[in-house]
Amino acid sequence: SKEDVQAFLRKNAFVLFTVGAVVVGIILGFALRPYRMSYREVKYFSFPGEVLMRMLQMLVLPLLVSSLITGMAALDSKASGKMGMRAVIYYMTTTIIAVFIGIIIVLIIHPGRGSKDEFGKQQTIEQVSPADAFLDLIRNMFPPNLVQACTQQFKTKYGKRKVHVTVTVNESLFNSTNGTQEVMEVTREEVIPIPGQVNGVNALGLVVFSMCFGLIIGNMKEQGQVLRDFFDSLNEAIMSLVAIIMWYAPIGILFLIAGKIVEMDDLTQMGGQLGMYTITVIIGLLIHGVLILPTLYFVITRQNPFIFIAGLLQALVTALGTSSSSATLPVTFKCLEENNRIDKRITRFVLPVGATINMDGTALYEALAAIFIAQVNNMEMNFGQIITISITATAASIGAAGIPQAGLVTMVIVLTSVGLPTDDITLIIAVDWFLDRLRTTTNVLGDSIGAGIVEFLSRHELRSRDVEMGNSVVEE
Ligand code: DAS
Repeated sequence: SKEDVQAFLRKNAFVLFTVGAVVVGIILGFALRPYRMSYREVKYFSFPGEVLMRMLQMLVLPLLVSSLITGMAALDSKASGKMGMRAVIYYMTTTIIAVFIGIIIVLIIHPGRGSKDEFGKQQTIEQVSPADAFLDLIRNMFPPNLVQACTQQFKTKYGKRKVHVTVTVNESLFNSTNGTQEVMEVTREEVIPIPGQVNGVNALGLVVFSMCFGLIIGNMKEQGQVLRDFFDSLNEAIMSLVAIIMWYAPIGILFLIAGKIVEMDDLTQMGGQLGMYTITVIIGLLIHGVLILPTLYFVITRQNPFIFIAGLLQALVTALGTSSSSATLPVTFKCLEENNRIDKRITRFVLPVGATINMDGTALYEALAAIFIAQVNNMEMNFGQIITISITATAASIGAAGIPQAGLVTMVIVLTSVGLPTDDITLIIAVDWFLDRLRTTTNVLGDSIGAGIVEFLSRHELRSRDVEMGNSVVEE
């Protein structure tokens, strides 16, 4: 009928606009490059994109907390325990697969080939053991101050020519004390394409708190009803806000991408090792995102993974535009619930956790980049060191916040664990803004496919809970 056609168009208008925005953004960016805009002009030009980032980030905190609390409260503890186990097994398996792909592909392609010996500078570095990395992860799960965990800032300064960049992460894996710590200081000539002032939250700590809190109020009788209703209603309200922001998203994405292309370094510098490195990362991410994850989805659910992925298109494009999985989270929710019809009890529970700890793209990238830096320094990694890299890369991906270029910062821990020079992070900074977008897209894809798989595996629990609650049960 006419309404159906209209509904269809409206649904696909989003996707069309968003994909169109990327294409127009790329064209516009390259068209404007010859004009060599000043730093300030670029900032003005990309302003609509900055506004989108801020709008999405504005929603992350209430969305994360309300969705997790209602998600957990809607399940009985046995069911949520089972689903939680499934989600964790999925996260761990796919992250480890990603790390292995990264390692194998970088060993085969060997993008760091051809370094002169002069590169092999020795540095004394304080080594971080995998145990330290693990303990730091646990520390961050329990923020001593909840209010502070909501307001921690991820500060970066950007600039041109000979700048000193200080990157501060809230979820530092590197801190021995609690709270914010400086992790990386870099002095570099030329433009440093690190995005500025991103509001961060200690998502890991909030996830742990919200899950426990949701579980508790879910098990409370009458007394818990007020809280359950409150968070339910908060969650609905935030999701309605997301729906409005989604109409603005294509414009924001267009300018985010065009602005980035306008200000990026000359592509001519991309030759040699750095170019090979970029290609290697892209191949690794493609193998994981286009081959491994869809295959896994198909093997488990027996459904067409590419139809599932088509429903996610807008979230994937938003990830590409924002390079932040947490900023993309609101859109991921919309896509999974509305296009792919994933049960809200699953998305509310699985997505916020996934966006915080499950980062396949980041894990793959961290392991790959560490070995690349070893290759550039003509250092052979032995088997034990490669195992150390895979463990610390996994930890670093879990600890990385879902914000732009967080993975670059947590890489410090991977490098120090095997005695590689942390200064050499500067070698890959020039291409990181680009690779960050691709690995963020992979991260969001991994979270979404995880939601699909966990829903499929949990269908019996969901059904029996429906029967118990007297909900209408949809037949398969
Ligand atoms: N960009 C981050 C993300 O949001 C992670 C990273 O920097 O690797 O997924």
